[in-house]
Amino acid sequence: MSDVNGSVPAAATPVRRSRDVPMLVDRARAGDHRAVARLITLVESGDETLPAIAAALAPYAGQAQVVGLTGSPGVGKSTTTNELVRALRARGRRVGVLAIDPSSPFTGGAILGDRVRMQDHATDPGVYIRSMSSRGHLGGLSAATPQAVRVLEGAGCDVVLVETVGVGQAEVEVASLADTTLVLLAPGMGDAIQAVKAGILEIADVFVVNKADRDGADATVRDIQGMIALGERGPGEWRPQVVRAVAVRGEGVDDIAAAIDKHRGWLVEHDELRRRREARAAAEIEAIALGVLRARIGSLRDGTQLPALAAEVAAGATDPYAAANTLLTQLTR
Ligand SMILES: Nc1nc2c(ncn2[C@@H]2O[C@H](COP(=O)(O)OP(=O)(O)OP(=O)(O)O)[C@@H](O)[C@H]2O)c(=O)[nH]1
Ligand SMILES: [Mg+2]
Repeated sequence: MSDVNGSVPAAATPVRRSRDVPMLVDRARAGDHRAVARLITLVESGDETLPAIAAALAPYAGQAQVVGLTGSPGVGKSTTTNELVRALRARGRRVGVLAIDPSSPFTGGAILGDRVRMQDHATDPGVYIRSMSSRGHLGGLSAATPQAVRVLEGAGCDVVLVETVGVGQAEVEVASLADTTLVLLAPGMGDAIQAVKAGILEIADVFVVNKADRDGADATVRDIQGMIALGERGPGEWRPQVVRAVAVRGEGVDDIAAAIDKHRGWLVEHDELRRRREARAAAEIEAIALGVLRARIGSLRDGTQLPALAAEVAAGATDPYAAANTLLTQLTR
């Protein structure tokens, strides 16, 4: 549009390139999908605005119910997520989905698959879907995932679903992030046995035996129930639920939603929600502080302090413990 002089007014930086945190947060609060996407991109890339974003989002912490879904590749996590979104939307809940991809967000075939499977909700303003890379983070889950959850909370999501492929460490991480963790199994994949080996029994709040249209579903349900029965639980402790599903047909999804609600009720009743969230915050603070220390140690190595101390230790002028103490004092100054 041009003004009376025929000149075009200077356009504001488009949202997709903006670093204006208050504006982005305001727009995200108002339901602007582009602002939400931009904020997640900023937190994912570890942008310098990250602390300002975290500060702006702090008041909205804890407003969403965070549900983790994990399980072996191809077990049906995305299909189940898609159906859960549908069920939650039918109840009028606003939903955010974070699909954590172990490979690149741009080349990962799984992400293309997820996009197709979650296309059903692409035009629904009450649904945010985002894939994130876990590349570069040792544990498997993206280090930025907790911050991305905060963005979605800030955007008014009532529920945030976090899908992560169960490869080793990732399950344990998703459990530390989520209020409720769903572990998906499928018949005939040897999953039930592997679950026990990998310590999955401890992290699952709800087991979903998906692909129950296939042979062996009964045996898988029995295996899991048997293992749950063996576990020691004190009075009032949560007993993991086992739900059957055929996610491709949407079967069992209401049962999954009911199991999530039941677990939520238990969390609140036993003050476990507060405990889990404080543990999550502790892990977040620790990770950030360690990251800062690591960066400072890196810069010390490039600087003069570490080489100087190393020379002293090598020459026997001081010992490595005293030198490490000196280094730490310098780091925290
Ligand atoms: N027979 C049957 N197939 C299913 C069911 N649920 C999902 N599938 C199929 O299983 C395949 C994998 O499903 P996804 O939902 O992509 O599985 P995923 O766990 O998200 O896979 P990754 O993200 O690649 O680890 C797809 O071809 C689905 O159509 C089910 O209940 N029964
Ligand atoms: Mg998937």
